[in-house]
Amino acid sequence: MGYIKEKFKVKADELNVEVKELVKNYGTKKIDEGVTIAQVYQGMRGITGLVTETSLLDANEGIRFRGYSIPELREHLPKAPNGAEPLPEGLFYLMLIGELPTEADVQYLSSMWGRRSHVPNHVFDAIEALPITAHPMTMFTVGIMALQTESSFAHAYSEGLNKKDYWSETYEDTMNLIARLPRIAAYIYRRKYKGGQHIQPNGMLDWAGNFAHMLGYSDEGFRELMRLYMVIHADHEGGNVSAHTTHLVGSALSDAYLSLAAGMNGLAGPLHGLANQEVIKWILQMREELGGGMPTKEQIETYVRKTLSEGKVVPGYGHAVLRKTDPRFSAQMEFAKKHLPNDELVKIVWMVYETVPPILKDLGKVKNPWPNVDAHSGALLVHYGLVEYEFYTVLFGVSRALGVLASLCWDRALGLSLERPKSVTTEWMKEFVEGK
Ligand code: CMX
Repeated sequence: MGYIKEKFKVKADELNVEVKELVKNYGTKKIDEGVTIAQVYQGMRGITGLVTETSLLDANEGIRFRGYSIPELREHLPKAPNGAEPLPEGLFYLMLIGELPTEADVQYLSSMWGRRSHVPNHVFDAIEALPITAHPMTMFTVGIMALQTESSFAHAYSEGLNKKDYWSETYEDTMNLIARLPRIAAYIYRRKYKGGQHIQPNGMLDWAGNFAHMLGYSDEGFRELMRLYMVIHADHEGGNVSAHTTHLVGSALSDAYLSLAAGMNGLAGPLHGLANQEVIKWILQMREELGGGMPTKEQIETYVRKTLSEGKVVPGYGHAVLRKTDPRFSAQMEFAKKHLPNDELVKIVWMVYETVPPILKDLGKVKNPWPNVDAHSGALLVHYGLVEYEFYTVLFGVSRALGVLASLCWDRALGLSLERPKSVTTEWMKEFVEGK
């Protein structure tokens, strides 16, 4: 057993004791005042119903991973040689173990993922069986599903796996999957947009640097962007659609491959991860309608109002939990100020940031008029040449796997139960309010 796996087991045993004590001593204590009918009909907002160890979201401050904010991660996590952005390996270690990693921990993960990154041919064959016109997210989930043949958990379970060892096989699946996802994602990109000219992995690079390399980008700036991108998109506590779906499906003891594929299908929705492609599409359409070049603030305002009058949402704005500018947006803005302050598209993103919030506020119904993570990412990618915006959600997915799979390890280590909340009919609701 590798030392990270041993360390995880020690942490998991400790937390297991604490959780059992907590449930034994306080199991009947109410965590919420009660659930309202509006919450039941409106996406269960604000109902505390999940435990996710890897990160916690504050409505005003944004996400914290094991207590560390994004600026703190950028400061404290190990970097690539001559790099300034945190390595995602370090964030994964932090989410899994609950402690900041050393340089050696990060190198251990980089080389472990490098060693485990071989993708069997039938996965590529499954992707190839889809038409080239298929959305990259469809290819991505098909790729993950095809890779399920490699699941250690599914194999061990069919042989009669002891409950106590669920975590161990889930850990193996997690490590293998994270190691292989960049290869699958890069394969999809090169297949769809670069005539099927694939690029072999470079074992000397870190996980995100190698991903950038396999996509076909050798610019050090793009590698740095990938490291930052893979860190900030990794996790957003447990209730968002991709994390919750992965957890829900995993609660049926579906293995990590089945669970992640399910989560990725949720990420592919336009109200969730697809928003990053929608943002850039929306900005490019605006520019095209205005005949190209820099729009004025007034022109952006008119375009926003047109979007709203057509019954559409302004992509990249609003959030189910956040009530301030997303620190993931701010981190990307900082990156842009440092590396590409004169980029035209980036400047438009910043003008949109000045224009949209007051308009959404005026509508009176939008709870959060501020930008989320998706409002900025596309402009950065376009700058480095990754213009094929339909691919963006796959990048989000590779990153999100880090958080939801670290969480899945914890789910199995803590022996969390099958998820099965109660549902009622509207007929039941009507009788309930009438006091019947
Ligand atoms: N543009 C226009 N209207 C918006 C809006 C936006 N950006 N954000 C919210 N609203 C509207 C809602 O559609 C809703 O309208 P109706 O009452 O007519 O249905 C109303 O404001 C209230 O919604 P809310 O409580 O503020 O927001 P929700 O928690 O229901 O939804 C979200 C959150 C993210 C789905 C929503 O803000 C949205 O659609 N944003 C645009 C899409 C987007 O950027 N998604 C990415 C989120 C981050 C991620 O997961 O990657």
